[in-house]
Amino acid sequence: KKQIQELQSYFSENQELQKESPYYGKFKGKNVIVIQAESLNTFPIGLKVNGEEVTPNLNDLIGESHYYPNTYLQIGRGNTSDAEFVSNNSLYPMAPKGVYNAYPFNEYMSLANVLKREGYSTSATHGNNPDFWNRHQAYPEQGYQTFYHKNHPKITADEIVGLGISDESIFNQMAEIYTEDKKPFYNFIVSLTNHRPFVMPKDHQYLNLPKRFEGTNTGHYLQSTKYFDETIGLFIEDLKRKNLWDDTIFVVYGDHYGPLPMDKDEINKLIGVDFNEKEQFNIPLIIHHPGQTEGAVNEVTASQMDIFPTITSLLGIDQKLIQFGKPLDVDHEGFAGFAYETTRYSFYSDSYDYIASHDGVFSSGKCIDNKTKKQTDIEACRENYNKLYKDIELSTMFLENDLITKLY
Ligand code: GP9
Repeated sequence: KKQIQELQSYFSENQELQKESPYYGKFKGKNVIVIQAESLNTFPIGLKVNGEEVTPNLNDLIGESHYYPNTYLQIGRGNTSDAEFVSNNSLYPMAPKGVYNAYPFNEYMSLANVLKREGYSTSATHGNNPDFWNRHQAYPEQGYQTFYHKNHPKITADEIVGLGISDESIFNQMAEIYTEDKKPFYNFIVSLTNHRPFVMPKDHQYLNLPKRFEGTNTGHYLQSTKYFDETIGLFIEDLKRKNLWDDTIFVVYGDHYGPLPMDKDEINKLIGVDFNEKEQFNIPLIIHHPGQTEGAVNEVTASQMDIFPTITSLLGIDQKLIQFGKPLDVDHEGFAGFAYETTRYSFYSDSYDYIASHDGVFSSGKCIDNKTKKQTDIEACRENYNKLYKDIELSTMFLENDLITKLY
């Protein structure tokens, strides 16, 4: 009983923090559209090749949104599906085969479930088969009332590019569906076209790349990222035309890295970016508030599990929740902790980064002072390490015993 009380106060403390945000409850009852952008890293954002912007539309969106450039992925074995899970549940993805495969039928306190209780209509969209990553089984407990996939009667597979229906077509179709949706709505879109191997059909290559990019993975990736950017631009225009833009919190973030570590040298040679591990894990997070016209860059260290608490803070949700992440618009020590086997217990934070060693012993890891960028006394990392260790244990216990909705 004491343990339960301790846990309850641990999570309610975290939630009380949301009320300290200057935006707490400011967008109560607004629609929410979240785009989880396939393979979108941070490095193409703002990048110019031969004077041409790779992501002009995302750059424009950032210019009038809250932008968190120091956000990091937190995927586990479930890759894209774990990114979805972490951002919508603010839990660590502790499952050997990915959470959607291992625990699809648990009860979750996800963003969609929370919003359903607030009277929202909820849906998820993915332009491939419903059983990919076991979404058809996982989505009902994630709280999505409707799952728009390739075979859904309201969806037309009119343009297939790469892994499924093209992003342009999916965005188009969803904008039309929103006009009929019961308001307010929450729609979660998993984009798909910017997927490995990133080779776009000729007529979808919009970037004028110099000859030296021809046939390279980097060239393909930039071309494919440019395509995603183009479709986001069209989507936003469409939402404005349909008078939805000013009534909607619009979120875009990357699910996981695009290029692989083996592309590191080529990326460096072609665009001068050092694609080290921190750069690989770096994904953009953009949150546009309804009516916002001026951009604000927040440098705090953030992770995918901060997305859910940041959104519930904007919406002023006062339900009892379990969230391991933090609301990003509140002053706090920014933190991104990792649970994937090869990086488990490593973390990045505003002050220190900790790189765990493979033997799992705390003192064999490396603690880096972010002010000097140099290795420092391991003890400086102990407090954050202990917290991460405890949070990962808790997340695992909640998942394995289906306890997430049972704490309160
Ligand atoms: C497949 C798509 C991509 O459903 O979401 O998944 P990934 O291969 O990136 O994990």
